Amino acid sequence: MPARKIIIDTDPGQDDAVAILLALASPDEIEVLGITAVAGNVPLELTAKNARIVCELAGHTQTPVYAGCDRPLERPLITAEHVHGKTGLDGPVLPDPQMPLSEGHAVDFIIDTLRAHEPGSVTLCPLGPLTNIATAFRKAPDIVDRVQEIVLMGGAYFEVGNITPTAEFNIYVDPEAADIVFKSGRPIVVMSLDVTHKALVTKTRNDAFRRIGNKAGVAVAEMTDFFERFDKNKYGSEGAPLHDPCVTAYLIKPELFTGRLVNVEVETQSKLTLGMTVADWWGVTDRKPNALFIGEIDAGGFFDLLTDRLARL
Ligand SMILES: [Ca+2]
Repeated sequence: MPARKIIIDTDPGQDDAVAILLALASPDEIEVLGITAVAGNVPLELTAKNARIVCELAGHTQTPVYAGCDRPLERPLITAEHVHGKTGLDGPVLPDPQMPLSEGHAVDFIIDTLRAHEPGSVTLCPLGPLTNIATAFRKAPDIVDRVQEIVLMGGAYFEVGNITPTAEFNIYVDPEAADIVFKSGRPIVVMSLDVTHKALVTKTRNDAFRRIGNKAGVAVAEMTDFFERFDKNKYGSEGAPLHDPCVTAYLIKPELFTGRLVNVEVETQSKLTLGMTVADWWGVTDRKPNALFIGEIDAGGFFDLLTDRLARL
C-alpha cells in the first residue's frame, strides 16, 4: 500500500502536536503534503507558530505550514487557553521555530493541492474548527468531489459536550463550517469525544513516552503533564484524553477503532444546543448516513502505536 496523502488542518494544541508527530513519524503509511493552521485552541498567530514548532521537534522542517482563517465563518473566535495554556503548547520549553511559514493562504493550499492530485487521492485531517475546510469548499466547489476522505476530530454523542453541556469544542467554535463539511457528501470519519475520552493518558502510559528519551517523547510527556491537570480536575479520570492523535492513528491502524455509519447533522441555530452533533446512532430517522461515527478504541494498542512511532523521531 502506498502512503496515504493527507493535509493536516490544525489548531495546536498539545494533542494536535501529538497527532502531527505521529503522522510525521509514520512515512510508510502517511505522506503529509502540508499542514494548515486555523484559529481555535489559541489565535491563528499562535497555531501557525505552534505547527512549525512541532515540525521542528520532529525534524521535519521541509513540511510546508500555511496560515489559514483567523476567525470562524460567522462568529467571533472562542479559544481554549483554560485547557491548553497561554501559548497553546504549554508544558515543555520548546524553541521558537526557525522555519518560515509557507507563502500563501492555507485555503488556497488546500484547493491547489486537491486540484493537483488525482481525484480521490488526498485525505483531509481536520483537528480543529472546520473553518479552513469549509472556506475551501465554498471557494472552490469543484474540489469537494476530489477529496478521498475526511477524518476529523470533533463532535460527541454519548459524551455530549466539553465546551458546553451539548457541544464539543471544534464543532462549537464554527458550527456553520462544520455544517458545510458534514453536508459535503464525502466520506467522513468522526473521532468524537465518545472515543477520545477512552484514549486516556494514564501515568504508566505517560511514563512510557518519557522513557523513550528522545526530544519528541519527553516533550509529549511534558505536554500531557500540563493538560492533564485540567482534565483530571474536570473529569476526575485517571488521565487526560488524547483527542487528535486518534485521527492519525486511524490512518495507520484503522483496526484499533470501531464505530457506526450514521447520519450526523450539526445544530447551528439553537442557543441552548449550538454546535451539537446530532448523530442518529439508533437509526430512528430516515436521514441518510453520512459519517462513520467512532465510539470504541483499543486504547492499549493505540498507546503502543504512539510510543513505538514517537521513538522513531
Ligand atoms: Ca485540535
